[in-house]
Amino acid sequence: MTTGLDAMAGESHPGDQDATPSAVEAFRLYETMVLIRRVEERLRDDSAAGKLPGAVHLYIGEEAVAAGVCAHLRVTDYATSTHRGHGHFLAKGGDPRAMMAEIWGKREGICRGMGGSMHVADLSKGILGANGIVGAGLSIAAGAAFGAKLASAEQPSAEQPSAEQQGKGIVSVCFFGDGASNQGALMETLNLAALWQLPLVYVCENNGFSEFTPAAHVTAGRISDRARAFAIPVAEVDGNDVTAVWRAAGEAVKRAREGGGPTFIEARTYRIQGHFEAESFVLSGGRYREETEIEQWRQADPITRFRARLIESGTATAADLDRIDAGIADRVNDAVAYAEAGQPADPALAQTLMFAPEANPSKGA
Ligand SMILES: Cc1ncc(C[n+]2csc(CCOP(=O)(O)OP(=O)(O)O)c2C)c(N)n1
Repeated sequence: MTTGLDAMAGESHPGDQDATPSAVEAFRLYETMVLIRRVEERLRDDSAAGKLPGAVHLYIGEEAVAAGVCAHLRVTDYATSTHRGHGHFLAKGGDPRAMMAEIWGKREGICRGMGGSMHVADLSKGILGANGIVGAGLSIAAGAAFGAKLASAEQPSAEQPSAEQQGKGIVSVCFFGDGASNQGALMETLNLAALWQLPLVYVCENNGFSEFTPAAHVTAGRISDRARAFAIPVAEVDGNDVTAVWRAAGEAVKRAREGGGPTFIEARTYRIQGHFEAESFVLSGGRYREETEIEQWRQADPITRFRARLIESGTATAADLDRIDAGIADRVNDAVAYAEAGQPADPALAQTLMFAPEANPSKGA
């Protein structure tokens, strides 16, 4: 597992390698990771109990990536996600109640129950959506970054909002997996991001598997080399070390905000749960990884590690962190109760939300 910054050849980024989160930031990182974990443990249990209408792909074990990156984002920044998107939604400031109701298929959901787990989105918070199409977020994030760049280039006038208001300094982040790194869209967007110096941060969550296939069977070369080929600065980090992710993301987001162009972060991590809940039914007894490997990664749990570090460094006491845990337990219970009490999604909405209203021929449209 590689840690630390690995900038493009010959270039160094002094000053940021030693950055450390303040106590307030550290508490927030911990809180975000625990929120994602507890929400997903409930989803795991409710999926097993047959309470959820669709499949869920859980992010348990990978929380440090979403938390460490999104800690640097503003509500006006953009993030695109994947089929494993609950962590990105929550870390970017999405409402747990609205997300839970969405996954339960309820009208109160963030997409009125029409999208489910793989489409949680909240445009008002720059959350451009989870996505069931592997690699689709790459082009969406690049488009958002291009839009932000164009807006920031416009000249402010007395009548128009200033460039600052229109998008100057807005950053777009794309979360994607190691499997998605083999999609053509990555190469196309890397080219444009480098050429146009887009304010884009690529975050490859390399968890070692694409569904049930180890990365070594389907992924040639080193993923970060794809970005190096376009002279895009690269950071390879231990994705289970939230401080390392936070540090690399801080540098990348700063570069993008200041007009310095894209950065590629490869975060090495591991998913503790299956590709999706109930995968054992699909595998019908087959195995694609050993229990010992899962156990090894459990020992590198990002939340346990960060909790220990906060206590050892004197940043927090166990009682401080227990209080955060208790607050989150209440929020998760509240979100589940809200989802459970919600109304089932309205099937008629599938017609009205899916298609643009028909032009009225009598009005000659
Ligand atoms: C375009 C496309 N091809 C294939 C699939 C089937 N599929 C769903 S998830 C997945 C694996 C994705 O692996 P990765 O990008 O590493 O993400 P992870 O599941 O490991 O988080 C595949 C191949 C899909 N959904 N979309």
